[in-house]
Amino acid sequence: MATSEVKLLGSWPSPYAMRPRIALSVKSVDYEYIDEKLWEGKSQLLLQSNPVYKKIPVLIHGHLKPICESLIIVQYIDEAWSSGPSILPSDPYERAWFPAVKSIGVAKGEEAKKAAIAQVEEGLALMEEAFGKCSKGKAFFGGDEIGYLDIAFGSFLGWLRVTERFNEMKLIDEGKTPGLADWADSFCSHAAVKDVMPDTDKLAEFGKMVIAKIRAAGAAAERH
Ligand SMILES: N[C@@H](CCC(=O)N[C@@H](CS)C(=O)NCC(=O)O)C(=O)O
Repeated sequence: MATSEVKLLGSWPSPYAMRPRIALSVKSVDYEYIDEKLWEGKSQLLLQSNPVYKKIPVLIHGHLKPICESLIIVQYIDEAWSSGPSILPSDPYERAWFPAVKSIGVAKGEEAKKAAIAQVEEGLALMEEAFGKCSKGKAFFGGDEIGYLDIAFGSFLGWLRVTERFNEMKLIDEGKTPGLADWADSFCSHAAVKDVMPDTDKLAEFGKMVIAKIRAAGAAAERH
């Protein structure tokens, strides 16, 4: 497949854009990566290819209709390229399971933050259990290779680390979630992931910039 045949519109801090990038890498697909600077404005190509939601990621495959929604793109990649390991589990129950990780960063006030952290910890405890069942002693949810759940959840690890840093706490912890702690290390050092996982320092800087913008917009709205 020629490089120009496959284009992916993404944005480096986006966990959603990471998902199709990992899937393309797992399948060894050559593609052109177009990094959108969403905070500065959207490209004509993005507005044309995702006219309704105007969000990244978008996959453009030849002359076919562009595909939006990160997990739909991952499913499409899995079906379109038989090269490389299969990403989706064949068991539909495993396919349907999905973790609910809520953002701690957006919680307003200490109480709301505590509740959000408790919810994430509860989710992680469930994931720890699910990891034990799915991985059957192997490195990934998908077994020996990265699969759908690894991609769906692993794409949040960068922001999870930033959240840990901002709140001076550990969410994935050797003591509480030893399986997930090992899994996170294996995932981040996997060949298909390491080049697309953003650096935590860079992501934290970006996070600070976003929070400052949200605060400034809030203060401006209060003045009007
Ligand atoms: N459910 C979507 C979420 C994608 C998403 O939220 N993308 C953000 C970047 S992280 C975006 O493009 N935001 C631009 C906007 O909302 O205008 C997916 O999984 O692809």
